[in-house]
Order: sequence, then C-alpha cells, then structure tokens
Amino acid sequence: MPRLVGAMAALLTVFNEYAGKDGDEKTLTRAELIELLHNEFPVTGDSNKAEVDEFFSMLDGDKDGVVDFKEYVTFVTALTVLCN
Ligand SMILES: [Ca+2]
Ligand SMILES: [Ca+2]
Repeated sequence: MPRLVGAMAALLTVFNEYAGKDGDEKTLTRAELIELLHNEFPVTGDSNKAEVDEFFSMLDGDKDGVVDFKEYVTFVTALTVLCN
C-alpha cells in the first residue's frame, strides 16, 4: 500500500476503533479520547485532568461536547505540522 494511503487508513482505523466504544462510532467522547491518547500518543499519558479538559476543548472546535472525525483530523494534521 502507498505510504500516504496507509497513513490515512491508519488515521481512520484508530478513530473508528476508539469512537465506536460507546456505540456511537461517529464521535469521540472525552473518555474515548483519553483512551485513544493513552494508547496511541503515550507522550500525553501523564496529563492531569485540567490538561485533558483544556486539550479536549481545544479539539472540540464546535463545542458540542464530542470530537468528530473532522475535529480529530484537524488535530492530527496540526500535530504533524508541529512535528516537522
Ligand atoms: Ca463514541
Ligand atoms: Ca465537536
């Protein structure tokens, strides 16, 4: 598989795997997001609750209390740019 296509597929797979835990696979709740970060971004594992709250509201661009795929992708893209 071309690497970029593989990266996109991985993005989707990770989102779907964590977003589906509460039965609503279209959005990440706070608990789902914490689990995703803990397993897939271990560097954030030591964040305290206030940091997680701040992080979550940063991701939740439209402030509806959940993170949808678009908000998640925006976040991952921003992180990728930061890492470059
Ligand atoms: Ca969900
Ligand atoms: Ca949202």
